[in-house]
Amino acid sequence: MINAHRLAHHLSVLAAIREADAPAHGTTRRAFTPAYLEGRQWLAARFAAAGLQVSIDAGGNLIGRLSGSDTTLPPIMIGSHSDTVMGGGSYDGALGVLGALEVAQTLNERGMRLRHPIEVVDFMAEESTPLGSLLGSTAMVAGLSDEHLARDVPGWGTLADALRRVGGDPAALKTPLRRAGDIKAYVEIHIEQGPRLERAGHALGAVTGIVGIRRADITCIGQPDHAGTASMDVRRDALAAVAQVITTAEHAALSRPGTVATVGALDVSPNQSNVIPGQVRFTVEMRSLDMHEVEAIWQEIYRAFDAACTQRQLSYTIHALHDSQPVVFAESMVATIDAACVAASGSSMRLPSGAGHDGSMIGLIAPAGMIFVRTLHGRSHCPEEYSAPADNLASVQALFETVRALDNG
Ligand code: HGY
Ligand code: MN
Ligand code: MN
Repeated sequence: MINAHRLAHHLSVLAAIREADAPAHGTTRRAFTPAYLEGRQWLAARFAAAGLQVSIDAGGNLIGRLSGSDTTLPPIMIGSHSDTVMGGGSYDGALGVLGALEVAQTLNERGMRLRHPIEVVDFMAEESTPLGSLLGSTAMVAGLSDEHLARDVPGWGTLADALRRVGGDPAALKTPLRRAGDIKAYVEIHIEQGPRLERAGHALGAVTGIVGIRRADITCIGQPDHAGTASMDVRRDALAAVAQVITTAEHAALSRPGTVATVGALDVSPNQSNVIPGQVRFTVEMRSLDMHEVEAIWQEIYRAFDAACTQRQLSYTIHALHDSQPVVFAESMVATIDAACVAASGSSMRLPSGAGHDGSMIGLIAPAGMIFVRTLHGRSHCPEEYSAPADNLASVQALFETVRALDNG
């Protein structure tokens, strides 16, 4: 019933919409960039061609709505995100948005009118940006604070301006856009971005929950100096202190099974071979299903970093970039998705998500669930990211069955 050719074609067209001056390989379509806006225009046209009513809410979320037979019922929401990381793949987010579009388009083409409305959503800025992450889904369920909207990052502008660029309305975000009861349920297709389904021989899996994530943006300030004439005892080397963070983060997570910690972005100034690094701006993030473990890792990192800065007479600033709690999906939703995955692909397994997703925000006000798709060698956030057409098709069939089961209550 699902149009496999159209799904594959849409995936390849969207994957080709990328930032002109980005890394040669992979797909780069970061939130707020012109390429992102181009991708959204293309998506909006596909939503309209599928017979959906298209809108962009104040949080910058692109929404295609298919009405239901009972106008008193809240929508079943399906979707994901169309923004990518730098040098990313073609499936992270895109498969969820285009798979959801395929479900709605198939319902419409076959004249199948569900009781509940269906909303296909491309959540704005799911990926980590200097202005934050999960921004569209956070705006939807919690609004965005004036302090956050005023955050101003060189090259990105303020979050308020960036929101306006994507059709959002910062002034309307003082309160949540949706509240408990406004959404019947949320289901997202997403590539697993890990090796478990592949190792177990399953095409699809039912996600049991999403890790909690804490991410900080830190600037360490020392003093640039001549690398040849400044003796080791007088240096105020900012990068030497940040090196302590990188090794402490790795050690702290290695000693705690089920946790991860990463220094992913690092900007050295002046970044020249014969100059002592005077300033370093970097990010550090920690993840676990148990936030006590995240807190313990953060304490270890902070103690080591603070001591390294004191020793070198350095100063620092720390800004919270992201802080989301772990989410455990309701057993009834996991069971529904599990059954739909078996019906669509012959087998299934249950597994948690080590990646963050918009479902961790929408899950705060509505029953949420996710369908994971086998990922080649578990690789993601890289050009090698891949999920096979047959698995992608099965995931959309599973979403179709899940939506119908939810519609029947
Ligand atoms: O970072 C993540 O886990 C997701 O890809 N945004
Ligand atoms: Mn991602
Ligand atoms: Mn994603």
